[in-house]
Amino acid sequence: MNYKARLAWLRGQHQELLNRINVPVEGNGIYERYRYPVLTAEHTPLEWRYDLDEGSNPFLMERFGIHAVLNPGAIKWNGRYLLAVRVEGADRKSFFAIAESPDGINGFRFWDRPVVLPEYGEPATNVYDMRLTAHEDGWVYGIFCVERKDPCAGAGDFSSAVAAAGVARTKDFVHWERLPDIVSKCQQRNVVLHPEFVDGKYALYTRPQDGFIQAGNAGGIGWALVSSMEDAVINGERIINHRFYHTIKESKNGEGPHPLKTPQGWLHLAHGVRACASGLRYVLYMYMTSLEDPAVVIAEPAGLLLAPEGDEYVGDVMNVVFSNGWIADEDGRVLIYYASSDTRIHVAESSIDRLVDYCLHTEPDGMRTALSVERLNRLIDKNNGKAF
Ligand code: M1P
Repeated sequence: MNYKARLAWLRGQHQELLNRINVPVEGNGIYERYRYPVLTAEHTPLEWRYDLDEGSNPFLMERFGIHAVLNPGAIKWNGRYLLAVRVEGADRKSFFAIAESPDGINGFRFWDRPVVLPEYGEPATNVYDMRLTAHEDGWVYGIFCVERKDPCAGAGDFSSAVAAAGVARTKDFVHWERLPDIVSKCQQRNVVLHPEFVDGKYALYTRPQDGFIQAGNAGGIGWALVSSMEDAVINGERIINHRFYHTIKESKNGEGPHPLKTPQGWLHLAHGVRACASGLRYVLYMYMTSLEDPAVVIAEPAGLLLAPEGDEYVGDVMNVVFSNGWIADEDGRVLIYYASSDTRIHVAESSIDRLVDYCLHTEPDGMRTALSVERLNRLIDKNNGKAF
């Protein structure tokens, strides 16, 4: 194809993808997945990937490869559905970019430019997985993982890294004020800001870990109160949702987006990780905490809410679903954004009522097989006694 024909073809393909209408797929009653990913690497603007000057790029080849889009923070902002997407380049570096849709499902478009995030301290090698929280103090905070090479790594060790929680805040998603990284005794990923003050302080969900990959002795989702987000220091963190032997969260357990407030309690979405022959398996699960004390768990259905299905299994890091963004509409609709296999972004739709019902009326894990059978028999007995 000559340059002009190829450019027309590229633009045509891109428009067709951007204009594709999504369709819900009937599912388990708890939520409906949508058939197509809402964002893929191919959704990123052609102006980001190609030099569109025939003189300097006669073959119209990609000059800035984009490999994946994943793990978006999410927020409804002035009636618009915004995702703070982790965009991963062919060079393995991630950055953030805002994508916007009129209805939260269709027509996601990236804004013209990626987020320019000011540096703090030692410049980060990588940043990813931003959680967005519109806090009652009036700012929208983005908390994200900041990754730097481990200064103690031995010669020849090119993979040891140190993960910390970076903080930035904005009022328009274009201009970001970078605040100091959160100070913590151990490494942190998956740190999430609660939207309300608790006892006059900012409340954080944490995920302490002994090393960059391994949780080690660290127990799961933590909770810490800090006086300020301008120099947040985690002291006295305590685990509120533990990792547990032979569950979906035995290896790692991390908070997803910030919890949603309902009359019955705070709804939480989290990811659990277990090890298996094919590596680590990441799934989503839910729990609820009390309105009086968001650190007290009041319900947790057994097992997983959402696991990879079909094409979702395949990608850069197989057997992974991960979510750090969801949006509750005024009418109670809930849009759960999740990435599959660290490659693309999907949406599943539910409602506050359905998710509360799921959490409060689905029995918890008995933690051993005999109790699972008892739980199943209770359901069968109930169904057998029912007049259809
Ligand atoms: O590759 C799966 C996920 O691994 C990490 O998650 P966690 O911090 O829970 O271990 C992150 O790198 C995440 O971005 C990624 O999706």
